Amino acid sequence: MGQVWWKDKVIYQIYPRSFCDSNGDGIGDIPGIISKLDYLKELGVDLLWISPLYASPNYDNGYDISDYYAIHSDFGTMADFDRLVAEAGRRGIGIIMDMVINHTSTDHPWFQKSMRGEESYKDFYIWQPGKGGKKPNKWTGFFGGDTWEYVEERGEYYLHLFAKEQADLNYRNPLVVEAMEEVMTFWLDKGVKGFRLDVINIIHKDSLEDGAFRPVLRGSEFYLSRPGLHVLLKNFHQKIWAPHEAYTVGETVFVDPDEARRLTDPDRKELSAIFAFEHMETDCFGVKWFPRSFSPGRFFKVLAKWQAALPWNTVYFENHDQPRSLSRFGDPEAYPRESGKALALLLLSLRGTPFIYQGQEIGMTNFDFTSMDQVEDVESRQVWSIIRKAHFPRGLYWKVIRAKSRDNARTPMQWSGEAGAGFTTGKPWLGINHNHVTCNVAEEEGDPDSLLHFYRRLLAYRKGSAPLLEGDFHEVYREGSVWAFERRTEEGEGLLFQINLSAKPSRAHRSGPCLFSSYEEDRVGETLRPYEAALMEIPVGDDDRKGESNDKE
Ligand code: ISL
Ligand code: CA
Repeated sequence: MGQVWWKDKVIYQIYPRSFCDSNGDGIGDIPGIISKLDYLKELGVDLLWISPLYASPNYDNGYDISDYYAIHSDFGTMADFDRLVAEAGRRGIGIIMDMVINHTSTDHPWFQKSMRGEESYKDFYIWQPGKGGKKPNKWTGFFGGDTWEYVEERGEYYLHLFAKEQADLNYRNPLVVEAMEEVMTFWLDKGVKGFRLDVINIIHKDSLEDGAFRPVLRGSEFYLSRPGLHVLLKNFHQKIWAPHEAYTVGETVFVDPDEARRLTDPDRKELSAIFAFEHMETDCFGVKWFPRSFSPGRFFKVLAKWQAALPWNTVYFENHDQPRSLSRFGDPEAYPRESGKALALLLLSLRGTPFIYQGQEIGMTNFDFTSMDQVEDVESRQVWSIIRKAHFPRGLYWKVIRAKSRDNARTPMQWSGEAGAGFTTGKPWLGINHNHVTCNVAEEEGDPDSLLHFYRRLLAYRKGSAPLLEGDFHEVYREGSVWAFERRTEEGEGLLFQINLSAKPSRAHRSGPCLFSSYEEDRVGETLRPYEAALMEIPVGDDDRKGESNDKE
């Protein structure tokens, strides 16, 4: 594989509603993002993935698009967007658009016309007559509950794997494929560098049979990563992405390493990279609503499996759908700084393109909400109503919502300790975490040992580190909460990373001087302290690997 332009890049995800509000309406916007470009430049990130900015009725905060060619008025105008691309470009930062093509909003004119049966739009969506007065099949959706909605006007049901306001498009219809080719070309022509493709591996539906019974996502065997998906991706790659050298990262739900390899193998010409989920599912049984306690060992095992499986992919611990990593894998009460730094060091030492989610770099934690009235997220609300109807013990489920709600990641970015957290001068659309008084950018700017400065130093170091940018991955130790791995180049230049992801002191894999530590130290002792992580140089010629590599499982 020739070197691709994006191989050494670091990506920062912005959830625009919650990043920075420039006009006091309580909603983050594009001028707000522009005002923080210098901050992002200084942090050391290269590309910004921005969650949907398009026109939308916001049932799912923009993941329900009603016009792919328009900027939501909450966020500004197309002129603002063009200015963002230009201003980011001036700083050497590229923009990645979030492309939601599995479904559109039911407000989209395509859906409205489809509903009325207009000739060219009739088959844009997946319409079915009922079965003897009942829904067309027994599929269950991603947000729990139904997947079919009846439309009187058309006398048929349409499929929606997410909220009923998000209708699944019909990718067996070439007109839909063409429409999406046009959409993506439009944005690439504006100068964006690529796409994050929402739930991309479910766009092709093989069949609408009921499928085997399963507790969640019944019917998924007919749409998860089906052969037809690969045909669609190859088409987009050849026609749209390759000519623009676009970076494409697919959000792929329930993929295994084999499927991930098929999707990202450069010779197959499909996607640049994918987001795997398995490491995000190590604190639950299959789905997040069935939680179990976090086990660092399980987490490391899954990470190691995926590190070995692909020569290069993505690395992430957070996004707008996931709880905050510090609350989830670290200890924000007793060891906020050490565990925040340990996770940062882990993220940036692993092999792959790192993604940092807004606020992760200052150690933002889960939302401290106290009642369902403070929760906006459509998924949390839907699950809450299902639970209530099923008479589950409320106290228990409130705990689960608190731990897992997507709103944990969506509270406004904490820029300062003032009221409004420097995010807004008005009333924020979603509550601000009370800890903004101490956990905020301004505070951390002023403290050279803060997590923010640690991220900056690490990102700057990574840019010049051959082992981190090109090295292989080799696990050398995994026991309980301790993990150690090496990254080595073909020339033999290497780094050793080790971590104790728990509050219990544990024996270190190796002691000696280090380049980075989650403590303010320049060496590792015999014992790894609570949440101690370190990156160390491997002396040249010190090769305990005898030339073998565990790159294959
Ligand atoms: O968030 C999830 C579980 O709580 C996931 O199942 C999520 O729904 C799935 O990863 C798909 O996510 C993407 O598509 C959704 C949107 O709501 C998410 O925000 C987006 O990341 C529908 O467009
Ligand atoms: Ca605003």
